[in-house]
Amino acid sequence: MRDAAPQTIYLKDYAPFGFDVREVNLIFDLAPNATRVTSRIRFAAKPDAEHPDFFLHGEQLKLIRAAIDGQEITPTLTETGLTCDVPDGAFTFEAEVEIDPANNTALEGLYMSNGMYCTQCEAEGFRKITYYPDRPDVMSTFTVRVNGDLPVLLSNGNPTDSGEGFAEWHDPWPKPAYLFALVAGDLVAHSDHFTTVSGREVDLNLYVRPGDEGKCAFGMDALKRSMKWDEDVYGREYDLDVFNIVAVDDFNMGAMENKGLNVFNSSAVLASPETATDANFERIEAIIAHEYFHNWTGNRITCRDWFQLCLKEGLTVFRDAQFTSDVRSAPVKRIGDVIDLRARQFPEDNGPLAHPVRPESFQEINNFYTATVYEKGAEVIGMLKRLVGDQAYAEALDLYFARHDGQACTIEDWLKVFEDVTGRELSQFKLWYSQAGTPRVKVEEDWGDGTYSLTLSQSLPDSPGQVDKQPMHIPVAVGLLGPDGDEVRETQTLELTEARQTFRFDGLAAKPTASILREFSAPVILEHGVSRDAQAFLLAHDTDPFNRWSAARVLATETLIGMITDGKTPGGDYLDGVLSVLRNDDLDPAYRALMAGLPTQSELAGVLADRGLIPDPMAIWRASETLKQAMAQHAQDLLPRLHSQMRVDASYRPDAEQSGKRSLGSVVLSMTTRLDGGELAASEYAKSDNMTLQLSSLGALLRAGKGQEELAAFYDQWQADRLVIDKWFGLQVSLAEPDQTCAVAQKLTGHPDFHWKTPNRFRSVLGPLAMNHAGFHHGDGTSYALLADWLIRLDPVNPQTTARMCSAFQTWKRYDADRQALIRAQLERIAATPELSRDTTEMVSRILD
Ligand code: 0A1
Ligand code: ZN
Repeated sequence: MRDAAPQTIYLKDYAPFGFDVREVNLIFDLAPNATRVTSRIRFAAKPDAEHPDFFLHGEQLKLIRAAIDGQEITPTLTETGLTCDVPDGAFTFEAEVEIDPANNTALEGLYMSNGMYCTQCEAEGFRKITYYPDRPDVMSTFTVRVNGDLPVLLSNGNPTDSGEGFAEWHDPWPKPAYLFALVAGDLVAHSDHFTTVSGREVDLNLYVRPGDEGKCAFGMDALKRSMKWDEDVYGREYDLDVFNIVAVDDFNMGAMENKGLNVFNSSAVLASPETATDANFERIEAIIAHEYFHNWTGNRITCRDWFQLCLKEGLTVFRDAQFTSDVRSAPVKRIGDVIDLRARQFPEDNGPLAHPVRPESFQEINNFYTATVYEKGAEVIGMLKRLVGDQAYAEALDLYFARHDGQACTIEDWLKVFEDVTGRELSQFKLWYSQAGTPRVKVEEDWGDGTYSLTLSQSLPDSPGQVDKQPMHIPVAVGLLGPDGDEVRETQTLELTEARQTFRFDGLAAKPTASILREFSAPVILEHGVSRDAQAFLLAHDTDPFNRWSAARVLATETLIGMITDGKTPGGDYLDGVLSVLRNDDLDPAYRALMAGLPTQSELAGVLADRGLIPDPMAIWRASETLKQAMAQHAQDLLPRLHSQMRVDASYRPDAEQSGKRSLGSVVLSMTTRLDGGELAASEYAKSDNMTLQLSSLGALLRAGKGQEELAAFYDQWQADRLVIDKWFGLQVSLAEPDQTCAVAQKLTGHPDFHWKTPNRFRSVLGPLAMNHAGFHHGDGTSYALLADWLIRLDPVNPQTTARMCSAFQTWKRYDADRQALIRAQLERIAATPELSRDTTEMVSRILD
């Protein structure tokens, strides 16, 4: 094994570190293959710890020299760190180590990307930079000197000195090592400034590679809006003189919230109308906000240990979603988030990788940056807010910041502020953090004598290591509609706390139609006893925009399942319902575009499996295609008018209004292309002057089996733009027909621009391969083998990205015996690879279990 033997770490074993760290001084002498890191760290044994063991993490370091209080020592080195005898009381530990950033392809620790030095320390990367207690509950101030012959030399905090070939930084806010950052390179700054509510002047810089200056304005604007929003809504002010963001091409994730020096995957910050789509702009805005909001929820208040990851991530996702809802459309944001939750979190929660929002054990923490920790973690906060109310939520957050500023906290600390503010007891609610799996809520209705009764029963399936779970505290938002569509009972939150509970609504003149789980008030699967007629009624009348969309989704799902399992033809109720929404000019175009969407093929496979059926990927694909065709024909007369209404004549803005129009315009274009063979799409492509339209028209053409000329022209036009070429790769794989998908992906992996060691490029081909449901699950198993080949190849280079992409196989037990055997063979082949990383070993063994 290249990694140290896998070891399971348990939450229950948490023990504090025996020493305080009072001050960290670091000097970096940069050199691509031999960077010297000199550290001086002031330690003091904690008053209550008797002769604690002194252990510092350290991996892949060459120790040159170590000393305590100026005396050279010879510490004991292990695969994972260093131990030595230390004096009682306070002492200074010094070390000089050598590291090799140019050969660090794992992108963890200090590495190089296009000649630029960059760090990624979360979760446990700092130990690849120097010896240190690399755990989030050890917090210290840092002073850093960077020596290097490069124009830009950055670290955390405020700049204190700089000159030819050096820069010094001091971060006055105690922080854990995972928030450390250093960047050095030939970069250019897009600069601006922000004045905080109390009058602090903050210099803002977005550092990019020369040539990318034209893609900075939107990210900078999003940053300033985020800073203002956090002051206005949460009362949180920025706390340094500078806020720097750096864009880097080689990055495993979206971005990283290092104190005062955020590092971003270039795809998560760089954008111009010509090169980025509306969806890219919206994602960038959300990620900028997310990383900025971490300054308080994550940095000022951090996590005691990595089991508490949801403390910062769930809360920060929740906060960035609030921001997006405020600056764009709240219903559109909520629907998008639920689509995403069902696509990514539900499969995780209902398969072999299921784990609680706060996991209780792990081998490799990097494998737990999951949709469950992030997105379900955010849902849990949304439920808490709904249960306590907006006012108490605001008071609890004020108390959280006041009580815990500067601390490394737990979920217990978080819930305690809510208990203290509200006087409520939250032990049952806390089960959301410890019980894995998506609760099922079954709905039964009764009506008589003016009383409508709703009986809700909950159950929580077994998941790895967890059986016989307890009932959860589930907020179910419900409203009632009368026969003419009027709301006869406003939304109220029912608190489902028992296995089965009945709620009564009295004094009704006629049997109502219930709109249940409004705004998706809890991350559960509703098992409706509600009829198809009632769903069609809700689709036409529901006053809750989320549930109106949800009714369309339920009808679409039932329509497709009827087509798949019984060969039915698409129902008129669904097609008519969607058509009337599409032609309703009073509704936001972005919302109308969502109403016309179908559940993904993978989601349908999940629904079928949930009902005890074996999904046939080809049958699902065919039904989806047939329904899209039927929808296009049904809407035929409306399409030309809608197309011209959605034309945007003003100059490009990536805001909600314009992007909503383009999004409905793109739906219209897809439908039209099914009817006109690509005529409109070709003309749209020819005149497109923004990436949203260019990509949607190219996509429509490819889907119609046309567009090869445009595809080649697109490549020629954008050859020099790495982010656009990622799109060019991805589009071809995601739109390939099922029996072509593997061949298309295989061919692209042979393209000279397929720089597979860059995670964005690797993901641009292999990601869509796994996401193209019918292509990936093609009966011959070639796509499984292709993905496995590439994962095996990537693992020694970049274990983190490899391990994350293994989750493509997590749903394997849904499928038929032949497909299961094919996937198992690939998983076993990966598992048997010599020297497989700890990351991938853990993922594959959990999936196979
Ligand atoms: N904390 C970052 C995400 C992040 C997590 C891990 C990383 O490397 C293993 C990198 C980034 C966020 O939530 O934005
Ligand atoms: Zn985060």
